[in-house]
Amino acid sequence: TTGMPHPANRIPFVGDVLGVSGDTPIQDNMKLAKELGPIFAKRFFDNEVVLVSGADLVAELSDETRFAKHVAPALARIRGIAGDGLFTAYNHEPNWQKAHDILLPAFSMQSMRGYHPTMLEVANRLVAHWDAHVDGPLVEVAEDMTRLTLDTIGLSGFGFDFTSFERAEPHPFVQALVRSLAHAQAKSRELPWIGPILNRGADERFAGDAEFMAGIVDEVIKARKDSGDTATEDLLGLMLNAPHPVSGEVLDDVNIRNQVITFLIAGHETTSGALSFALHYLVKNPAVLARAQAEVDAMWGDQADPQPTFEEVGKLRYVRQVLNEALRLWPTAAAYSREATQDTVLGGRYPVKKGQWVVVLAPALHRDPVWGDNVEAFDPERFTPEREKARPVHAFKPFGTGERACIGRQFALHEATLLLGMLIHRYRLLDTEDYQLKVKETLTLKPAGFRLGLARRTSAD
Ligand code: MNH
Repeated sequence: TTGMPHPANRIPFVGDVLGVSGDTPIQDNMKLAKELGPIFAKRFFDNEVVLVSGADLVAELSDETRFAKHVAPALARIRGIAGDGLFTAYNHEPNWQKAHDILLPAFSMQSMRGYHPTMLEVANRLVAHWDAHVDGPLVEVAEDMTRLTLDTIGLSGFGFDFTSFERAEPHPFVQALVRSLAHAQAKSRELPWIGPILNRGADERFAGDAEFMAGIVDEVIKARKDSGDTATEDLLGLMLNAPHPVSGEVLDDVNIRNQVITFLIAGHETTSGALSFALHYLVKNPAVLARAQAEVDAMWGDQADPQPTFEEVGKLRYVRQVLNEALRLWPTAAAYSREATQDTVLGGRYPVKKGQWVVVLAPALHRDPVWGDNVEAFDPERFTPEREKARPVHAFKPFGTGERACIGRQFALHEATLLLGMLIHRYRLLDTEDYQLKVKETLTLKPAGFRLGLARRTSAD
């Protein structure tokens, strides 16, 4: 990485620490990308990390003959919770391919159709909760989106009900999760030698949280086993009963636990953030909201309580564009890493040895010049089919890339489009507090402290 741009004011031995807070690594790196360009290096004591955000470079990194997923240190720490589950598995672990092959059918179109009624049931829970706030106290958007996404993955994947809307506080599973993700993030800035001693209490709490979450997962598994149900083909059904299509092997118990916890985590945090950002941008862009409302009105007219069908959700093309545009500006899983599978040269000038890795900084990639000259503007028109075709294919990476890309993408988009459609059809969203976006980072991104007032829409709105 000699000759690679790096932050000014690098301190000998210590590295690039000036102006860095620790709470907002993604946003700090976005600023650096803006100053330093499409590729730069950052050092913290002995650890150097290369961050990439140029569309051309990311296209190279997406070449699966040269690069593969890398489980970077922050993700490796999540292995303390999710072990060799799909998200955190190393490429060389046989359980990755095995579980991938067994679980892929759970994300087919056919399966999505099967989840739809459950997604709708949970959307109705949120609507009931929001109805109680109409002309009343503000709603906490991100918290409620998390209630929705956790209940949705729990019920549709595992037949397990977290009953989040019956709880005043986030479900204890979520509390343990948020704490442990924040810890995994903070550890990246731990001082050498002294850090592990200073952080011993936090490390112990992390272990305790991991154990607590494992306990919940064991409950989820036990509930299914006790029920004697071996027919339901949801995620848990496949994990417990489905043989591998070629080898005929089934998943072992430890791996099942890791997969359940993986899906409970991966299946809700990011979708919750995406929904929250989408609502934020809708509220701040009345013309976009009006167009989105025109789309749902054309479908449901002035029905008081429309219950969208699976097919209808697929037809909400503009609402889907709104979600994509929110994921462009704030891809909620904002960074993923790629390692060279052979010695190679990146961008025609940076040699990368086999095994060396770089981070893709998605929010910076999503602001590359290929997106035009007004990259901060919220404009769902960027996602019309014509404009998508005109853009380099690797310029948009909210779901990662290649064979280790997000398996839950269609699940997330269906769930989120369904809910957004229902919400904008039903409510006037009131920006009572003139909310100014503040992005909170706990490995995933969320708008912090985002509240909305609610009123029912009438045909005049
Ligand atoms: Mn998801 C992998 C983003 C929703 C389950 N997901 C990834 C990766 C990104 C990502 C990025 C790749 C990470 C890497 O390369 O290291 N995921 C998202 C976003 C949303 C999302 C932005 C919502 C919006 N993900 C979901 C949902 C589920 C899910 C919903 C499950 C129901 N994701 C996964 C799993 C993986 C993954 C499992 C790991 C896949 C693999 O490596 O085999």
